[in-house]
Amino acid sequence: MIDFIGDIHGHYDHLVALLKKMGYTQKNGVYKHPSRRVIFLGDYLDRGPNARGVVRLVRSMVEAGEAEALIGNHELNTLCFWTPKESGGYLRDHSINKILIHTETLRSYQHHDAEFFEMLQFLYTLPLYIETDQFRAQHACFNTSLVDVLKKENIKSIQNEEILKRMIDKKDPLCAPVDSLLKGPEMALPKGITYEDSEGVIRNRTRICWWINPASVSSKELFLQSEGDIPEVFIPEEIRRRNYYHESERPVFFGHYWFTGDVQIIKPNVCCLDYSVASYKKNGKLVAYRFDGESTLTNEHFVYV
Ligand SMILES: [Mn+2]
Repeated sequence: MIDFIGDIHGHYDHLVALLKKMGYTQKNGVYKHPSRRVIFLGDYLDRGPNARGVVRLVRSMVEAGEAEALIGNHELNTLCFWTPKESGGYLRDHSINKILIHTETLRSYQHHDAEFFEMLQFLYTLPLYIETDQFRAQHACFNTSLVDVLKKENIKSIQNEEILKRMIDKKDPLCAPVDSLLKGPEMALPKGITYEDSEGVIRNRTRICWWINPASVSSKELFLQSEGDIPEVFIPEEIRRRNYYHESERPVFFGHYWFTGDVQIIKPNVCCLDYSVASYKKNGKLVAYRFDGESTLTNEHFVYV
């Protein structure tokens, strides 16, 4: 059966400790379990001190068939940061803020330039989502109708530079599904209302909980609490009418959302595994859910370090 593991962000020591705690042992340099395999939920890079170690470990498990590794928004952003635009510059701009986000990753690859650029090629192969009869998994959000757009074009990973460029082109049909899978839905805040995110950026949009029925909740309930302190605001009709992840759907696993506090399932079929390992201020943890095919998830299946 499957152990899902949330955002690692360069915290190699946490990753090794978590795998050992779950009974994985290293054989010929690869972590293995006699009866289980891992699905990593993305965001291997940035923030923590040893992204290179994390990628080497994850990649060795993937190549040995012991794990699958989803792509996260930090991997997509890294590919964009290093891909030149025809009109000059790069797909992701080199503002000081964005350079700083990628600094820790680069530090871990210092003196390993060739390995760094080879790692970028590996990122192109990582799946955008995994769906079976028993579960769904992606970095941020699963929206069935948007994922159908990718299914129609038979797109499972970024694959190459041409598709990468399509995925970030707001006029291209691939853009909305990838944005949803890797970053999740957001809502524009009313004029004049802003907040500061964890990277010190002033924002006028906020992430919303796509597993909550938006029809009658308050904005405080609908917005991700980890986003920042936002006053109660008016929720527009088009948000109220949004589709959400129904209670009757198969269990869904994801990371991305900087949860804090006690590790617990959100709903019996909704499980976030990002507990902010990169943030000591938030007493961060690296978290796994040990899935045995159950349709009702339970808190007893969590393991963390
Ligand atoms: Mn993350």
